[in-house]
Amino acid sequence: MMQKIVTIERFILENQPQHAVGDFTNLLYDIALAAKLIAHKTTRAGLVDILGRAGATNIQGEEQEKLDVYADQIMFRLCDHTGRLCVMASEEHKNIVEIPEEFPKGRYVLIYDPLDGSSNIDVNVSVGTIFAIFRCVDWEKRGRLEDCLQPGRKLVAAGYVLYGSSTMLVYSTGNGVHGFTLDPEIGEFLLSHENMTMREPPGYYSVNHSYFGRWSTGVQEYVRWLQGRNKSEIVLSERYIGSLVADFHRNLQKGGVFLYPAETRKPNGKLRLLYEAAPLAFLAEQAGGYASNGRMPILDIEPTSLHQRVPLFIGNRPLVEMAEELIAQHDPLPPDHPTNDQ
Ligand code: AFP
Repeated sequence: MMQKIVTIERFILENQPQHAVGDFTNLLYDIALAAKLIAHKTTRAGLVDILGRAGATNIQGEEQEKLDVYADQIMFRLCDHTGRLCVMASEEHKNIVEIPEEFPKGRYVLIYDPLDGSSNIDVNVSVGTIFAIFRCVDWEKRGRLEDCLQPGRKLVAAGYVLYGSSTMLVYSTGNGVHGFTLDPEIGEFLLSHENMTMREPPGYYSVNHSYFGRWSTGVQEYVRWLQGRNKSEIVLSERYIGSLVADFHRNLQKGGVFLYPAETRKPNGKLRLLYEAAPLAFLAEQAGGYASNGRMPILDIEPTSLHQRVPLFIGNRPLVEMAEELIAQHDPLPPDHPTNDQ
């Protein structure tokens, strides 16, 4: 028997609240269209002369790939003139990305990492786009930094696009996590994974082990526990791609935990709170999981700057809570240390 075929457009429309005026629904369409355009390029990356460095460096000091630049431009150009946004922020830009004066301003804030894991492009490993949507803090004003610096608890939607063996868009508006697979023949995202939840028992843990000697005692103890040592009875396999969206997506479906902890050379870890950790934390909680910086929920952290980094533990709730427990046990904070370990 053939399954019911539902396009992303139909799904978004059917699931919008009755009072919705269409702005939010259309913003999700815009992102889905951006995803198709970016997928069109990434799947041809080996065919056209687009691989290689663009020459510029982003504000993290990393060299940008040409596809980063393309993905960033696509997101901006599809969303700048629609009147749905008051401001944007992109991982590729140092400051907030303002809506040009000639266009009307809207009620939403779009934060995005246009192409995460871009160092993997040259070797044909999956990459992803991550997005997060807030409401403007003050609807009267044009977008400002404070519209972007909101804690993850205030997200109205978040999601990612995974450019892998197929292209998938996974998102949540706070009503479960739903996944759509792009049918390249007809150019439509079709509902393929409704109500995704973190599988129990979990199958995997994901971490870059080469940093083991630079982690705190608590984190080292935790990784030993994940490996089935330290009296734990869990049986997990290790899988680490080094492309956050791909690692998260696998663990979302198979159950598991991904961690990028603080280490001596990166005291706040590597991943960005606004562009990576908060949107994925929103999805994790919607899928029955949890995300923490090792001491508190990622979603409760109040951002203080656009590009702030944060240690990340994300996956099945019991696995993440064990990280918090072992860190609390082995890595005591000095009394005057802010609990918010950012
Ligand atoms: P790139 O965008 O430089 O490839 O970084 C990818 C990333 O931000 C994230 O997608 C990975 O989870 C993480 O970095 C991998 O970092 P390590 O190479 O230090 O393990």
